[in-house]
Amino acid sequence: MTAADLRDSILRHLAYSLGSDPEHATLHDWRIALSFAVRDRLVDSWFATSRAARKSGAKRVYYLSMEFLIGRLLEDAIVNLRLEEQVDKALSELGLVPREVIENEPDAALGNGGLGRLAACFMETLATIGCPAFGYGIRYENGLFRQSFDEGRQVEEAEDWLSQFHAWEFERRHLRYRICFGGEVVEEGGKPVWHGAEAVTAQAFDTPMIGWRGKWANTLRLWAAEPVKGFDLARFNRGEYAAAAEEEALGRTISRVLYPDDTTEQGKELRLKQEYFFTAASLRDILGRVEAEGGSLADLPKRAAIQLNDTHPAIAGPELVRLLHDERGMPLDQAIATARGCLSYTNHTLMPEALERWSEALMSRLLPRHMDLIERIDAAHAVEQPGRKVTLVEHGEVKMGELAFVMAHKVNGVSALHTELMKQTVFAELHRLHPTRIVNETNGVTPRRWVLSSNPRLSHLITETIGEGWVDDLDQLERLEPSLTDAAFLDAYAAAKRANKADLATWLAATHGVKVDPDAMFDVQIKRIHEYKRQHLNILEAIALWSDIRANPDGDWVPRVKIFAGKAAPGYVFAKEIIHLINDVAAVLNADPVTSPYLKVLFLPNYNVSLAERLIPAADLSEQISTAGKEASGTGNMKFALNGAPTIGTLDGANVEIRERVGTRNFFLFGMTAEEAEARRAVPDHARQAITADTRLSGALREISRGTFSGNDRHRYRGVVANLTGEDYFLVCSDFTAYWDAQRRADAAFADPETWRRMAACNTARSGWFSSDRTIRGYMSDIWGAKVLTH
Ligand code: NBG
Repeated sequence: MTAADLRDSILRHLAYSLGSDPEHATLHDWRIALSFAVRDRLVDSWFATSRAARKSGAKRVYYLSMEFLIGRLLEDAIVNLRLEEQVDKALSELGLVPREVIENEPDAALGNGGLGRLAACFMETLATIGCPAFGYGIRYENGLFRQSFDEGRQVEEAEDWLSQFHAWEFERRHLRYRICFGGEVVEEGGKPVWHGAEAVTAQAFDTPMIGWRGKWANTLRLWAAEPVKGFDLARFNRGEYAAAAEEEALGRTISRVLYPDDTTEQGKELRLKQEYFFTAASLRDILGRVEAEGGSLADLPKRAAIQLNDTHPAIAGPELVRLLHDERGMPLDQAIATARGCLSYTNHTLMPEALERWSEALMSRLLPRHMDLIERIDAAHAVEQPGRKVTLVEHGEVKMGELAFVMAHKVNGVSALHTELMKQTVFAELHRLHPTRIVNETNGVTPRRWVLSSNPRLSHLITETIGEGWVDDLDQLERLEPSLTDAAFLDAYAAAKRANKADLATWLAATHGVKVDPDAMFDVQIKRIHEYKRQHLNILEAIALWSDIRANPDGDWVPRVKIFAGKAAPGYVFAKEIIHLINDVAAVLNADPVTSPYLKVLFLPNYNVSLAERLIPAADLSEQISTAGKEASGTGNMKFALNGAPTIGTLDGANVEIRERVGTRNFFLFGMTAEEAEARRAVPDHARQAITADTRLSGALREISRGTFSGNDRHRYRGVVANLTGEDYFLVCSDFTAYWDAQRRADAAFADPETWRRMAACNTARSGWFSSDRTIRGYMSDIWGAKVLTH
């Protein structure tokens, strides 16, 4: 496709699809017209992929996930279809600025953080390697809330991406399922039959997910909830306008919002309804496909691999048993075995509050037949495993992690350490009963989005040096190894990073009115705000450093810009206080004429995928400082390493594997191990001891308590200080000294440009293993038994 063809296609769509006159078209119109023109180029691959899958009878992968944090789709499609040059040329000829058009697209923020972004990387990889797959999720009307600050405090506003036309989806009016809730189970003809009391319609919307070079494309099928019975005309005619629309509104509520929390359970009936809604619709869709293709349900495990992304779709176990047993007459034991043959489950956290539990009362009321079946599954499991201790229902609660485990043939963790800890802690007993069920699949990220598209300068340099093969075979980055001692390569590598930093500095000045020096170290911590991720450790270090600089302004300080971004769950008070504190500290530090040339702190609002794409290529130092044992894997850590930002981090999650690969000298390690952290917690007064032993730490805490950052208000951070000086469960104080020392080692390394560029380049050259292509190949062979398509 030439630029001229593309330009014609854009103009055609502008006029004939959008009815917009080029003389008056808005940026939005041009963006949609471009999206249509690009979309036209991928539909044929999309059809070819499903035809090839159907023809070969290939086993399909079904990825069930409450979240798909896909971000912008236009640029992804342009890059994967290799249309960058044509798009640039066509848009420029039309008098448009290409970046402005691309950045006009709102992020599809259908996820909270790592879990949802992982699902998005997986969809891209599945299409790239040609594994036939569907992603199934919810088409939330409102994605993750928009974040702004009011005097430093987080303010949440509804996100409304769908208020703009969404150019990438196709509504499938013929694909609708009726999903029921409540009601009762009655015996009919000797069989239990569930009669739901309430119903909604699940309406399918399909988005093609295109892989590298546009060869294959899979489907992301998202369900929107619609009322079964529309608008009540009789009531309307009686003048009861609001009541007439009531049922309609109720029906839509289910897909209205994404729950803004990834680590705490929402004790909400609506949440359970959302989970059942999309799981039930997806399973019906899967069985329908198998039946339409003439497959036998007894062979279901040969046709369908169904991956449960966390416990959110764990109701799939009983639902699949219900569909097979109640609705299709398969004997119960066979139905359980068949379901287990299809299902597998990924655990993403060991945080106890995030392991879902639903009250038995709620489950019985909303899903009465499922509650029966959970008990039957539990009993069958007890028979299989005499003498076992595990039960699926405990203290009146259904344990969704255990249910997912028992109904899965494989259960995986997302990093080596996390998988080990799963075996030792949350699933210790189940692991003893099923010693081969737990496997590890360390997370990965797609290099197309996270290097090729977001870091074009680095990508050009890599391609110039080793050719283009790395894009879908990231292990080839190893071939950069000989260049790591080549001064010309290292100069070019450093120049690319410097240019990315200059771009970021320009953008920060233009959009946030802040001036930063592109030669300072860009020290970046971007992720959800959570105590275990310890953004407060980072800000304490900033305060301590500020005090040191003030005490010795003529010292040899290495200029730093600390950049934070991330959202706190609206109900997570402590996390919101951390945000407030960072903003308060930033205001004081940035206004200090003595220290600010050396130390600035920025908290950028509304962290999302697009902001990550901007920040990561410009980062020097990657902050991965969670309390050991708490971060299941992390995926941001991989993106930073690939883009040449060495990590300052603990031995947690995938940090462990990153360090093994990039080399211990190219990683700033600090802090306790998971084991040591456990032991430390048992030391009475551990926080106090740590504070007494470190005058910088005690000094920083004193400044906070004194009101230095809160306009002399001594109360504002009383809660934070009390937590840190008291229980300090996440061991911020006990790890502080080690963190401070590691930061100074980072300073020393950064002060020597030769050292730093070699460390950075080593991180790029040795992180190829963290491609999601490698991860997905692992799932295919260890869990799914799926194969790639061939033309
Ligand atoms: C998150 C973990 C991360 C991990 C991602 C993806 C949840 C529940 N878990 O460490 O906190 O990288 O999952 O696996 O969001």
